[in-house]
Amino acid sequence: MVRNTYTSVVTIERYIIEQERLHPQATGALSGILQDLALAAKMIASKVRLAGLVDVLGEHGTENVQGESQKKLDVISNDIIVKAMDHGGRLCAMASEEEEGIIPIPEQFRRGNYVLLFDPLDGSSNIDVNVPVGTIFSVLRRVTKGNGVGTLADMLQSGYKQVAAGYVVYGSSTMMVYTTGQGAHGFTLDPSIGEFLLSHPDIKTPEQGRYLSVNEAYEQHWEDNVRQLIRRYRGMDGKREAMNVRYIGSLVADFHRNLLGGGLFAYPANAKSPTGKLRLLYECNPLAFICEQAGGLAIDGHQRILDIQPTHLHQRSPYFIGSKADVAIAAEMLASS
Ligand code: AHM
Ligand code: MG
Repeated sequence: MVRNTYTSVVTIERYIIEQERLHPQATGALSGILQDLALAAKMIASKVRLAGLVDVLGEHGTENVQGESQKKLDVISNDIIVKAMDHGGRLCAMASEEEEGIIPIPEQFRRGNYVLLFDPLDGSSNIDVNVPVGTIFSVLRRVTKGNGVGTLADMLQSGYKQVAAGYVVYGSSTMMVYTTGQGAHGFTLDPSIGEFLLSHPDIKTPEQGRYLSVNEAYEQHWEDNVRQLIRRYRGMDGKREAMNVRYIGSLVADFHRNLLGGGLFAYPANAKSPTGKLRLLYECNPLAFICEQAGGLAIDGHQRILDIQPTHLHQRSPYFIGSKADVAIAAEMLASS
């Protein structure tokens, strides 16, 4: 019998379950977390898609913990994730870039063995001008014993301890990319059936890339060695071919393009932001995990991002992430500072 080829379509749910079968000791909790996140992503995608049509644009009138003004969609996306994740019995706590402290699991729900850290809508200042935005997430196994409320100790773990991480990019299509440490896999949302379908299995980033993503407006505030580094990438010191500069200003979109096409995203420290802008736990670690799974690397200029021991929830870090050979140049040229 000749079977209909459509039956070979792989949904994200199927893929997650098939990956889980590779681990006979798995309880299914991590799979459940990923499936709930995929649902949250679909709900956020539907809001983002309507951004120009419904009354969700503009300032929400509050500031988040970093003192930045929050957009309505930030708040909406944050709530969507919290509500999609708080009742599954798999998490003992959450933390969000948009909330100051730990988000507890409400009393009436069971608590599990994992914590979730997320940036609900990164790059949201771009929403008003129809530029891609994204969600980023990181899952850690709790380190505190028992089934009490998750604590800071559960959150402040080095990135190499992540058990899963991923992002969703709300672009010309919506894509979710995740890893559980067995490669990075991408799924594209088919809006006609409301499912994420496997479109990019086992993503590998080129060893050396073509794109350079950095906000050069900060050049005047960079240390000299950072200035020299960026000149190197741009081929201005004659020591390598010039890379193409591409900077959307929306981390997930910039990272996603570079992951597929190869290249380097840099957000160095500068005199105005002495530790850079991006947050270690919500942005740097999860994308670093994905990038390494795809054969790339991420450093803060001196050490591997995934080796940094965090000291506080909203900690920032300088960031150089992308193709291995390109990151190696940053490691070499910044080593002396
Ligand atoms: P956000 O978390 O407040 O949205 O800020 C993070 C965003 C990233 O998406 C992007 O890479 C970066 O800010 C751009 O910053 P800048 O405008 O300083 O270049
Ligand atoms: Mg962010």
